[in-house]
Amino acid sequence: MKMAPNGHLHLNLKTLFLLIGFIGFVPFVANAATVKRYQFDIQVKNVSRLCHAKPIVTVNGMFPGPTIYVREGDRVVINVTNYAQYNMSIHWHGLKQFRNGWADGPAYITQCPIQSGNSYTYDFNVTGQRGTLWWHAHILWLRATVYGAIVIMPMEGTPYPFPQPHMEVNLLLGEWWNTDVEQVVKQGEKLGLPPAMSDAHTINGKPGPLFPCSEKHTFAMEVEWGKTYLLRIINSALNDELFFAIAGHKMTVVEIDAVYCKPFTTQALLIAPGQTTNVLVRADQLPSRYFMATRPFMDVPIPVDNKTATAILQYKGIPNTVMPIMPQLPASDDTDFASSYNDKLKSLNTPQFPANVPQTVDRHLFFTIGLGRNACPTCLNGTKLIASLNNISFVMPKIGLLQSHFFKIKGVFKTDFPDRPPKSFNYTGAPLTANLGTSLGTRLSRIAFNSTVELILQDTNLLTVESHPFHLHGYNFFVVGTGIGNFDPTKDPSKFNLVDPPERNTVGVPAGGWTAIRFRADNPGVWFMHCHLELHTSWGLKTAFVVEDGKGPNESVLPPPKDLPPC
Ligand SMILES: *[C@@H]1O[C@H](CO)[C@@H](O)[C@H](O)[C@H]1NC(C)=O
Ligand SMILES: *[C@@H]1O[C@H](CO)[C@@H](O)[C@H](O)[C@H]1NC(C)=O
Ligand SMILES: *[C@@H]1O[C@H](CO)[C@@H](O)[C@H](O)[C@H]1NC(C)=O
Ligand SMILES: *[C@@H]1O[C@H](CO)[C@@H](O)[C@H](O)[C@H]1NC(C)=O
Ligand SMILES: *[C@@H]1O[C@H](CO)[C@@H](O)[C@H](O)[C@H]1NC(C)=O
Ligand SMILES: *[C@@H]1O[C@H](CO)[C@@H](O)[C@H](O)[C@H]1NC(C)=O
Ligand SMILES: *[C@@H]1O[C@H](CO)[C@@H](O)[C@H](O)[C@H]1NC(C)=O
Ligand SMILES: *[C@@H]1O[C@H](CO)[C@@H](O)[C@H](O)[C@H]1NC(C)=O
Ligand SMILES: *[C@@H]1O[C@H](CO)[C@@H](O)[C@H](O)[C@H]1NC(C)=O
Ligand SMILES: *[C@@H]1O[C@H](CO)[C@@H](O)[C@H](O)[C@H]1NC(C)=O
Ligand SMILES: [Cu+2]
Repeated sequence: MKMAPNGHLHLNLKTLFLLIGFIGFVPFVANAATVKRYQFDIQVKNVSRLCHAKPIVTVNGMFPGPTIYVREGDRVVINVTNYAQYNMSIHWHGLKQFRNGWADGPAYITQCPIQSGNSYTYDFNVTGQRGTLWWHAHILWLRATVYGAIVIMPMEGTPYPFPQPHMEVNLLLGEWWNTDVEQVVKQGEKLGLPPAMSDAHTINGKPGPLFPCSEKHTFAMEVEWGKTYLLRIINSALNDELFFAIAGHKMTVVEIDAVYCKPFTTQALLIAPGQTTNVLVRADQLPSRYFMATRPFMDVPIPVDNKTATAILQYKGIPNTVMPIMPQLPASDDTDFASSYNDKLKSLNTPQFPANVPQTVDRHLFFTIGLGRNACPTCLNGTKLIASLNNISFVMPKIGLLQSHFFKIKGVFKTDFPDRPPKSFNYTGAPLTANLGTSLGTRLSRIAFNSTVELILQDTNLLTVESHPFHLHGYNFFVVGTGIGNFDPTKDPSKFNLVDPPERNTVGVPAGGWTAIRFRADNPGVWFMHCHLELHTSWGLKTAFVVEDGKGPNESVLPPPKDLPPC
C-alpha cells in the first residue's frame, strides 16, 4: 500500500529541519524560502505489465516517476541527467514559470533537448500556486512512461479552504502499450495513420486485476471508516479523456488544475489529458473493498482504447479475498454527463482566492481546430493525417523558439499567425472530406505585454469533429464560455461567466463545439499552446504565443541559465 505522496526528499528536508531545530533556528527556518533539490536520472528499465516485459524510459527507475513535493514559495532545483538513448526534456505542467520559460521544458519551444549523457538543471520558483500539478517528458511520445505528480502544499499556516483530510493519495491515470511506444509511433508515421492504440489504462502505473497477469499490478489504498481522504487525480494518459468513479462513494471536487473551486459532489468525474482534479472522499460506506475505475469518454465514432483500469479502495481490516464492488461509470459516449459535469466547475472566488477574470479584452483571437490529409509520397496510400489551427499545421523548428526570441535569431519562426481563420465556413456543418490540405509553418502570435486576450477555440468538421483538450503553457486561463456548434459572436458573449469561471491550464473543446478562454498576458516569453492529445500534437495541432517584454524592471524574460542545452 502506498498512501502519502512519495516524498523521499521531503523527509530528508524534514530531518534537516529537525536537526536545525535542535540548534535553535526553527522560527527563522520555517519562514525562509526553501530550496528543494531533486536529481532526475533518465534511465531505461525493464518493466513488466499484462504478461509483457519491455524496457521503458523512466526517472530514477520509477514508474510512474517520483513526486515533486514542495510548498508554495519554494524554489525547486531539479538536475535532469539523461542516461537514455533518446533526447529528453521535462515539462512542469501548469507551473507558470514567471519570466522563466527556460524551465518550462517543451523541446524546441523553450529549450533544445537534453541529449544522451548530458544534464540540465530546471530552476524555478513556485509562486502564487498551490495544489496538484504534474511533470512529464515533452519530446516524442516519451511521456507515456516519463511522468509524475507535483504536489504544492499551501504556505505554512494557510489551511485548505475545505475540511482537512486525514490523508492524501495521488492517482495518476495513464496508458500502457505492450510494445515500445516510439516504435508504435514510427509505424503510424510511416503509414500516415494513427499509431496503434494503447493496450491498457493504468492507475499509478498499474492496470488492475481486470487485465491478464495484473493481480500484483493493482494499486490499492487502505481507508479507515469515518475518515476523509484527499485524492489528487491526474490524467497523464496520452490520448484519452477519462471518466473516473469509486464504487459506492461520492466525491467532492475541491480543486482543478491547482486552483480551488466551489465544492460540488459527484458520482463520477471527467478529466482530460493534462488536467488534474482533487476530490474529497469520505470512507462512510459498509466496510468492504471497492473498485476505483477509469475508462475513456468518446462521443464520436473514433476508435479509442476503451478498456477499464481499476484500483482498490479497501477498508481497514477487510481481507483481500473479498471481491471488490465495481462502480457505474457514465456510458463512453455520455455527452450530457460530460457537459453537465463541466458546467458545475466554478472558481472558488473568495477574497483570499479571487478569480481575476479580465473584464475587457484587448485582443480577440479565433482559432479553428481541423484535421486533414496532406500528401505523403512515402505513406501507405500517398497521404498522411495532419491537424491544424487556423489551417496551419505547426512545423517544429530546429532550435528553441525562446532562444531565437531572446537572442533575436532571425529565420526560425514568424509572428504572423492569423487572429482568425483564412476563410470562414460552416465549421460544424456537414463533414468536409474534400480539400483537406493544410498549410505548414512555424508561425506564432505576438501578444503585447499585460494585454488581455480572449481566444475562441472552435472545433470543425474537417474530416470529423472531435474533442480536443487544449493546454497553454506559462499561464492559467479562465474558461468563460463553451457551446456546441459554431460560436456566435453576437449572442454567445452575453452568456459568458465573467464572475467565477473555472481557472485552469487545460480545457476540453467539445466535439463539434467551441470554448472561450481569457487570460492576461503578464508573463513574457514564448509559450506553447497545443492539443494535449499526443496524437494531435504530433500531427501539428499546436502553436505558440510570443508575449513581449514589458517596460518595467521585472517585466522581461530572464537571461537563460548557463547550462541551457545546445542544439
Ligand atoms: C529486458 O527485457 C528484455 C526482454 O525480456 C531482455 O531481452 C533484456 O535483456 C532485459 N534487459 C535488462 C537490462 O534486464
Ligand atoms: C547533475 O547531475 C550530474 C550527474 O550526477 C552531475 O554530473 C552534474 O554535475 C549535476 N549538475 C549540477 C548542476 O549539479
Ligand atoms: C526565485 O526567487 C529567488 C528569490 O526571490 C530569486 O533570487 C530568483 O531569481 C528567482 N528565480 C527565478 C527563476 O525567478
Ligand atoms: C471498444 O472498442 C472496440 C474496438 O474499437 C470495439 O469493438 C468495442 O465495441 C468497444 N467497446 C465498448 C464497450 O465501447
Ligand atoms: C488509406 O489507407 C487506409 C488503410 O488501408 C484506409 O483506411 C484509408 O481510407 C485510406 N485513405 C485514403 C485517402 O485512401
Ligand atoms: C451549419 O450546418 C448545420 C448542419 O448541417 C446546419 O444545421 C446549420 O444551419 C448550418 N449553419 C449555417 C450558418 O449555415
Ligand atoms: C487550408 O489550406 C490549404 C492549402 O493552402 C487549402 O487547400 C485549403 O483549402 C485550406 N482549407 C481551409 C479550410 O481553409
Ligand atoms: C497590467 O494591467 C493591469 C490593468 O491595467 C494593471 O492593474 C497592472 O498593474 C498591470 N500589470 C503590470 C505588470 O503592468
Ligand atoms: C522587482 O523584483 C524585485 C525582486 O523580486 C523586487 O524587490 C522589486 O520590488 C521588484 N520591482 C518592481 C518595480 O516590481
Ligand atoms: C537530439 O537533439 C539534437 C539537437 O536538436 C539533434 O541534433 C539530434 O539529432 C537529436 N538526436 C536524436 C537521436 O534524435
Ligand atoms: Cu486534439
